[in-house]
Amino acid sequence: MTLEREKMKTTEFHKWVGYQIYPKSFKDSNGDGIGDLRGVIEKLPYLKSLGVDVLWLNPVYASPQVDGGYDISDFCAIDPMFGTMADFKELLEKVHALGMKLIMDLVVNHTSDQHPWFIEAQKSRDNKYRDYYLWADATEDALPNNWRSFFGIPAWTYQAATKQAYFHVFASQQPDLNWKNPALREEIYAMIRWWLTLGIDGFRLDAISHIQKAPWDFKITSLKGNGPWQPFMNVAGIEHYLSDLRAIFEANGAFTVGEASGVTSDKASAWTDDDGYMDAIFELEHRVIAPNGHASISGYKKVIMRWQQDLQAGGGWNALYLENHDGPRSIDLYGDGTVASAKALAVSFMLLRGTPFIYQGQELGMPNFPFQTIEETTAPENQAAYEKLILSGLTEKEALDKVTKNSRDHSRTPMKWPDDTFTTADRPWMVELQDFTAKLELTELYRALIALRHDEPAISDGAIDFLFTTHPQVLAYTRDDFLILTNLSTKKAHLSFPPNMVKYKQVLGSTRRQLTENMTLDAWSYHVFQRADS
Ligand code: ISL
Ligand code: CA
Repeated sequence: MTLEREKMKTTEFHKWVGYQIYPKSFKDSNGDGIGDLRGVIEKLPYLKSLGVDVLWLNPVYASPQVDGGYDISDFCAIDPMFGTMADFKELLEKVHALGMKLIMDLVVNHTSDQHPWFIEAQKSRDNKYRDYYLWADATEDALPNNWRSFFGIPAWTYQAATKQAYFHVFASQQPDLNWKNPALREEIYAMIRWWLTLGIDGFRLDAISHIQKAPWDFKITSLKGNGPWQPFMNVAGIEHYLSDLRAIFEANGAFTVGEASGVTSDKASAWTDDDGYMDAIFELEHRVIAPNGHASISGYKKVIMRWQQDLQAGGGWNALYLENHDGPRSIDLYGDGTVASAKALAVSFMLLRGTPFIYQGQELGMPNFPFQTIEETTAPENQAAYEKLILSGLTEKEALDKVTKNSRDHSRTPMKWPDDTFTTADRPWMVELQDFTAKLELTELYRALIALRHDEPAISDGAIDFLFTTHPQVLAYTRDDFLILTNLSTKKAHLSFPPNMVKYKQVLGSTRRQLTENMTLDAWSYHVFQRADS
């Protein structure tokens, strides 16, 4: 049954709030210790009660689970660990019945090495599927070039049988697809149409800025920042594929948000404006880490302000987030582990210009996990890094602390439901936080912020203007007739406003305050004011 798809008004998603679900750790419905689709169905009333509009489901496709489901062996099948296609269709129907939308992860930079296409491609140089992937002549000791994968290994794996190596920007079990091959592109486009016809409401575009590669003789000139990734980060020619994708999304009224690593804020409007390839963009720049391993709030603030100003100027659109499945918990990374810090951080990002996404457990104040052994971790890049550190002479504890400091494993521990367990199994698939109590006051604050976004056009579509831009710890901005002040630090902050400011009234705050010419903000405080004359 193909759901009638009303053509979405172009800016309807400006009012939305997204909620990201990592299904493996969300809710286990059948007692095997692994989260699943029926578990998501069970929690739809909770998600509806939060007020979120669109659910982003991390991959639930058939996968050997080398990279948390981002190594897909069948794009059009649900992995049995998550349930069946019938379960998925029931989930989709129930999401729609509750007036919410569901977007899936579109992982088309690569497949799993267990995908039938790659099983075939390895057989011989002239196999029909060989050029669905990227091969180049090599020997056991000499790979085609010195490019590195994001996972700290060479970006090539040699295959002796055909005396060639294949290319992968992630794990060797994730061979990159050859987007230069029109036959491959058509297969991907058909798969995308299949899911949209099934009735999903759009996609989060995984690693989409990597699908075009530079010629193999491209020379990496810098190892700083994104230098090592230049040959496969927003490379010229990608725009042709993105235009094809946009045509399919437009034809189906799909909501799309791209994970576009390496697309700079001055270019991101072209990707997300009215003629853009997608509706919104997740930038990967704001997680600025200070030498002590904690986030730099001033670094975070500078990046956020630049993205907000550039995309406002260019008519583009941000997807906003503090947490996702690829990073540590924000209460520990940006905050100091207290609920006060989590609340000030929530206000700081939830009212910016863009579509905010809340990651599962963020609204409960879930913290990082105290890993005791490398076996407790599951992200593939950690194993390689851990072994290298041990070889370099670190003790197991030193190596573990280094590898897990800001690891994405922290965001993948099972949900700690306030009034429920994650599973009835004795041992969930991954270590579970002990003695954690959900911070319900934080959940309530998220509910209030979501309601504010829904009710106030100034927040969903208003202009943004930053105040105290050089202050190292205060993130302050106006959204038309709203004024948002957040002190993202344990230190008090002294602010002086110009005299004869217009009258404001507080609508939300960590304490009840009037807006006065000179204000001292408490540690981790937040105040949302609205012009009294509005
Ligand atoms: O890795 C990066 C920077 O260090 C990014 O440039 C990269 O684009 C990003 O990490 C990609 O992440 C996505 O694709 C991966 C998967 O492991 C992640 O979970 C997913 O979010 C491969 O599919
Ligand atoms: Ca299960």
